Amino acid sequence: MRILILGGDGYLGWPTAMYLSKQGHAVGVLDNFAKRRWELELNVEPLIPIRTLHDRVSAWKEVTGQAIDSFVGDLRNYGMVESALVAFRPEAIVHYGEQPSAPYSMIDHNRAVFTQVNNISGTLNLLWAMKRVVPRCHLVKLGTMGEYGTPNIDIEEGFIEIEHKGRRDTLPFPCQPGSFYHLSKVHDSHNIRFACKVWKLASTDLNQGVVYGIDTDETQQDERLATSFHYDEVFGTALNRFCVQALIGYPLTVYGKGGQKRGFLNIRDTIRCVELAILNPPRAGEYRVFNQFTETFNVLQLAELVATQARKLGHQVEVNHAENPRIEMEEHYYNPTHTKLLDLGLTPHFLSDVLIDSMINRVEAFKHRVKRDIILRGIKWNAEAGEVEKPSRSSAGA
Ligand code: USQ
Repeated sequence: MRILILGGDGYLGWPTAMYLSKQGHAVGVLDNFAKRRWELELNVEPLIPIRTLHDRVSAWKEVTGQAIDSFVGDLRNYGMVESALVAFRPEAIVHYGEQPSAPYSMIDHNRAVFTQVNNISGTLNLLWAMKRVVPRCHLVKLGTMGEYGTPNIDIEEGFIEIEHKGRRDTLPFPCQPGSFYHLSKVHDSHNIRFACKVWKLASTDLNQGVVYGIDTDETQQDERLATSFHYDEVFGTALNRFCVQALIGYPLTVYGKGGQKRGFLNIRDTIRCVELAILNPPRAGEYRVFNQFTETFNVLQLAELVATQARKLGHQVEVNHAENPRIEMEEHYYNPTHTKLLDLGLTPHFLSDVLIDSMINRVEAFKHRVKRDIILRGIKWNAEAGEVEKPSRSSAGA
């Protein structure tokens, strides 16, 4: 199948591209390198050095003999999106090409507006271009479990059957997201659902939990194929951060009580879920939602798991309850349904002691690159004017 990966230079995009190429698909990657620019802007970088996209594509060709097509362009430019679709003619598009960080979207007014304009207009351009150029193509869109928030009832996969005043209907599950970033994904979901309805596009919205992990079978084939791994407050996710903190003796940064429960999944399962969605496409006009995670933990449980393993490896580890910079529930009910990907054949890689050990050991060689001052930098959800750190004077994305 011809598969175009948007955001193909990113943490998940690049490993997905390699994996699908290895399965024999014709893969193209498109990226505008915005993530690399935001990293420069905030003075953060992936812990393990990564090559340029072009170098990685060449290395992949050298190692496997498989070609990956690459396109450079910004999804906010409609003409670019349309020409990329005309040039590549994808049968499936995997869309990771968005600003992915909740803290980034909460730094200040500029970043909030940027995140929503970037994510929503990029996806809207894509929908229009698909309608015009490849209306039969399947859009696999990366959404987030954070679209639902943490309601006091079970979360369904996208839709809920409701009885109201004696009448019944199946409606989109209520969304109560917790950041301007998560809100951008909600807005995307509405736009995609509408496009499927009116133009008969087909889409799978993958409401993904928090991803952890560094390697996949493909990144391990050659050091030049590594993907970006972040541990800083803005782009690092909980478990990845805790592994690096444990390694360098930084008290693990559990925000508040640590009872915040989330769905988690291994990076290898992200890729497999995307593949399963592609191999089992929706029909024309169908918009479906899969909840994409394999197990739930609260943040304190995760920190304790990492601390225990790191201590066994000889590291001195403390778990600290840092002041919570976010506005979120710190103790709550959380029971999301997640059966659709399992029904399609997903065999999860659950979090294990061995995996935590391997993550800590893997980052050890790069310990000297850790910048302690980017682990906590004070981005608050309710900061007073002037209180938030301004990492640069330029506006994001300008
Ligand atoms: N947390 C801590 N300490 C930390 C970092 C995070 O206690 O050092 C807590 C947060 O307060 C939150 C939870 O851990 O309650 C998850 O935070 P996170 O930074 O690991 O993940 P989040 O901001 O929710 O965003 C990440 C990805 C995003 C994706 C989302 C899936 O960056 O792209 O959409 O996970 S989900 O969380 O299911 O919405």
